[in-house]
Amino acid sequence: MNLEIDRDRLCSEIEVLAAISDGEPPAVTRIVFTPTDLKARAWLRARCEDSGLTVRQDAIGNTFARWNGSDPAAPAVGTGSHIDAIPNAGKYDGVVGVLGGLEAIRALRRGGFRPTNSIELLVFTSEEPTRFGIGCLGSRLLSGSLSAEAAKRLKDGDGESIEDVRRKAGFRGDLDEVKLPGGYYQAFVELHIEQGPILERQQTPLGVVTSIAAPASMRIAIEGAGGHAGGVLMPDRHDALCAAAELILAIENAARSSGAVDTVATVGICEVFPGAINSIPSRVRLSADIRDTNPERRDGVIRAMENTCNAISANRRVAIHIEPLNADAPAESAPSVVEALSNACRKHQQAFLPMISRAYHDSLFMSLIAPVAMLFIPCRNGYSHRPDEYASPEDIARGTLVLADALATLSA
Ligand code: HGY
Ligand code: MN
Ligand code: MN
Repeated sequence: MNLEIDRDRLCSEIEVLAAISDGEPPAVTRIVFTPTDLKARAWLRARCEDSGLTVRQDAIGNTFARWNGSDPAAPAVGTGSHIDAIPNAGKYDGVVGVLGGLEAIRALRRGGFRPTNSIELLVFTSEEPTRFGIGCLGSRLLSGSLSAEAAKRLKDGDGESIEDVRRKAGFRGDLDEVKLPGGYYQAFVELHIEQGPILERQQTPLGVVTSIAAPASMRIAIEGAGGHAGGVLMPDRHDALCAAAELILAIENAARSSGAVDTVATVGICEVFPGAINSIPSRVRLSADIRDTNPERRDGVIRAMENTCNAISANRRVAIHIEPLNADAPAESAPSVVEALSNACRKHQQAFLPMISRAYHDSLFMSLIAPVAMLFIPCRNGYSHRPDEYASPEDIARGTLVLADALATLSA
């Protein structure tokens, strides 16, 4: 089979999709269920249908573009990723796996390949936690990791429920129907930028992901006492922002002193109320994101954080409330899918590095219902979740070619 990737078309599609954004170029912002997200979804759906795929969407908006195989009863082979983007992001995170997956399918069709198992391109809803606070919403529901009841309790920053938001966006049906039956997929493969510097540093063109680190996140509300910046003397203060500052540094220190470089912790959101130069902060809302390849070590950092909250609360006489959002297990890739990707790299004489994914992905939850593995391509300086995120046309085309080959192996 002659497999050729149409690199120019693929890269121009990435540019077109990047322009469907609420961000100032080169930044990309595409929050789930916003008009921009719906415009991007419509554009993508048309591309899939133009490529001869049958498209369906489930009640949460997960999109399935299917190439029927010769044995329609056989479990499908899935590939794909996400197109939602956090504020001020880049144009490749998730998109390479979706448009690369589409091009891989087109290349197989052009090359005369005919799958036995149907091949499905998936576009997962809300991989990013931006709007509803929890990442991988679509794949969590698909895999049953998140129940429909729990999902219905989720609200966005404006207090809008997911039920209202999704229905306004045109997604009907009941969230109970999203969960896929066991055995629906024979395998799932996700192409993604590395979102780290290892491949570039080691000058290796491809990474085959053997495991995905365990993510956890929580919201932390700190309630102190406000007051006049001039009139309240220091001994009388219960400054919520000073308490937050102490906690943020303690979280950082707990990760740095875990004994392993694999432990990471980030406080990415810090909202201060009332936010006036001459008013003592009475309330602060933080978000914390704590990850590790070892869930026990990660949970040790969470416990250290909880203990610090108790100490700060007592010392500063502020109230601190922790709202857990998620604490997920790590995922191991399936040897069969790792082998299919590794053999595809070898077949195309491409060096590859078995490696850990420190970012989470929809594959983390797809691993609950199917054998999975991921294929990484380098991104410049390891940058991601920022406007200067960049993957070269050569790396994107190379990853797409190897993905196509692996899909052929898995669906033959
Ligand atoms: O945060 C993550 O790991 C993913 O990029 N959403
Ligand atoms: Mn991301
Ligand atoms: Mn991603």
